[in-house]
Amino acid sequence: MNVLLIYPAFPDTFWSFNYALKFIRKKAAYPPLGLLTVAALLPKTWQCRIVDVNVTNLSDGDLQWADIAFIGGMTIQSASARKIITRCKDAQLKVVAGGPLFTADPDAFGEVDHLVLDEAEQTLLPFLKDLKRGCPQKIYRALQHCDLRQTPVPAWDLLDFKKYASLSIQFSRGCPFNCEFCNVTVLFGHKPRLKSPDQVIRELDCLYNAGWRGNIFFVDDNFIGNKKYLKHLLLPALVEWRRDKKGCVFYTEASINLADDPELMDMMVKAGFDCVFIGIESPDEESLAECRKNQNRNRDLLQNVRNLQRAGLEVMGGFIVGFDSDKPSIFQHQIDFIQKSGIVTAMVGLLQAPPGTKLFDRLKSENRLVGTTSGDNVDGTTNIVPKMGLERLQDGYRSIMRHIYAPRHYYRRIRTFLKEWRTPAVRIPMDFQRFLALFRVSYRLGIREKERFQYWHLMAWTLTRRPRQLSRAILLAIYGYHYRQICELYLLKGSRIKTETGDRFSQKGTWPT
Ligand code: B12
Ligand code: SF4
Repeated sequence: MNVLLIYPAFPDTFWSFNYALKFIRKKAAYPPLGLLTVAALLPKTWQCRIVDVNVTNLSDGDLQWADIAFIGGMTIQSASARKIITRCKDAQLKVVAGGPLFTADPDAFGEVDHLVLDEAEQTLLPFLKDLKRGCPQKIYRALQHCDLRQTPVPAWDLLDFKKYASLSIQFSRGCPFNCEFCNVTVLFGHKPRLKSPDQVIRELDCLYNAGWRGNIFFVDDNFIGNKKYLKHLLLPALVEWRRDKKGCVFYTEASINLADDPELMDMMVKAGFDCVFIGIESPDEESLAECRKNQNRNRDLLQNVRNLQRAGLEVMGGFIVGFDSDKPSIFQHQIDFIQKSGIVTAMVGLLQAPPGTKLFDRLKSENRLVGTTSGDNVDGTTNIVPKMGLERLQDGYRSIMRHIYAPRHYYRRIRTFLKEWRTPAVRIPMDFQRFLALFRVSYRLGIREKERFQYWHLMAWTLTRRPRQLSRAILLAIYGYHYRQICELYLLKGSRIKTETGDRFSQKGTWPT
């Protein structure tokens, strides 16, 4: 059996990093980990070929070669997924689809032959059995979550690593918290499910032995969901693993209570982590209480971020506006917090209510839902009717994005961060491509773009005050360029925005000087 595994394209979004990737000559930020895991679950005698449309074209030859097509992805990829399904059907191929896009809304994909939903560890085997018997069903669903200790090492040999900026490993799924707007506990469970340290080491070895020395993203919902296991088993194993290794810097997602545990922060840094994404959501206590983000309440969030930075962990932050308790002053509060914290990558979004969340149920009962979520939480749209009024909320939202991503404020934030950040010992070795990237960035940001003054000021400041952090300063300048392009696309040039009465176009605007 020849299986063609196809990963649909991501549009240009905050998280696509496509404007940044050009500097380092990479095609995509992240690999299709879900499809690689599915490939590893297929019978060993089957031939697999992966086509990630983000890095290569899907050719007619690929479609002719295949006996069956497997498609996976998330909601943000739905436009591309639909085109791919049509091409597969035109080529007379049976289509099997799974992953978050199809699991979230299977009814929207009637044209797919087999919807193998939820976790493939649970649903793929019954499908394969039925296929062998010649009676495959339309839909396969799981009644319970899988045991991650049964998950195989993803089929990394199918992928051309060179095209990706980062590779990924998943250690756990699920989160012990209960934030009202989040569907993680519904999808993946409340009690984190974990892989064994041996499994994680096997996955790391697989990447390292294939020559990978770059970034590795631990794609967990909350990496510190089980601190005891981390401290006693996984982190010691990672520290040991890296003893004779070069490069492979890790980053992940975690909750703010990481900042309460100096031992855990220290172990993570020793294990090779240098960055963590944290859902801060709001500096406003009332809004945190409203969304039941209890782990963020009654604490000095600014000081927590500083402690993480001082331990050696850059903090990327998620922020939300549009809570019922948000006052008109929230926009300035968010700006002040983000600027003071030195959180350079600040993902700010409007509150959205994905199906399955407690927020969705509450707003449905209040008759305050409009349509579905767009799949991109940084595009200035929402499916809820906000208490403060949509127009006011969107204007405030744009004012935040315009402020924090304006070159002057963005570059100041990089300096605030670099002043606090303890440069970690684990680093990615310099190679020729990274060296060339320095010239590309300096030409683009230092000569052609309007931010040239801020760029050279940052370079001079870093070289004199924090020379060991130069590569991070350049990386963050590149990210800033990407974020500004995305903001212009969605927020400044005028784009489609959903409202209670239909879609409307956002106002045009410019960057403040
Ligand atoms: C890491 C991550 C990211 C990363 C990297 C994403 C990437 N391109 O790889 C970043 C930070 C960029 C990101 C961004 C976003 N993400 Co995200 N992300 C994740 C996370 C935590 C892990 C993804 C992962 O690699 N999992 C590991 C693999 C093995 O799991 P998997 O892909 O789900 O595959 C399994 C099954 O789905 C299934 N399967 C998958 N494909 C296929 C195909 C077939 C044929 C079959 C049979 C089965 C199958 O089997 C696999 C094994 O169990 C998930 C949550 C989670 N725990 O999975 C959210 C998740 C995928 N993200 C989500 C969302 C909403 C987003 C964002 C919109 C914003 C946000 N809130 O974070 C953006 C959008 C991206 C963009 N470009 O704009 C949602 C997607 C929901 C949906 N319906 O699409 C998820 C599920 C989280 C959630 N709370 O719901 N994300
Ligand atoms: S801490 Fe993060 S992953 Fe956990 S429930 Fe809250 S938002 Fe979801």
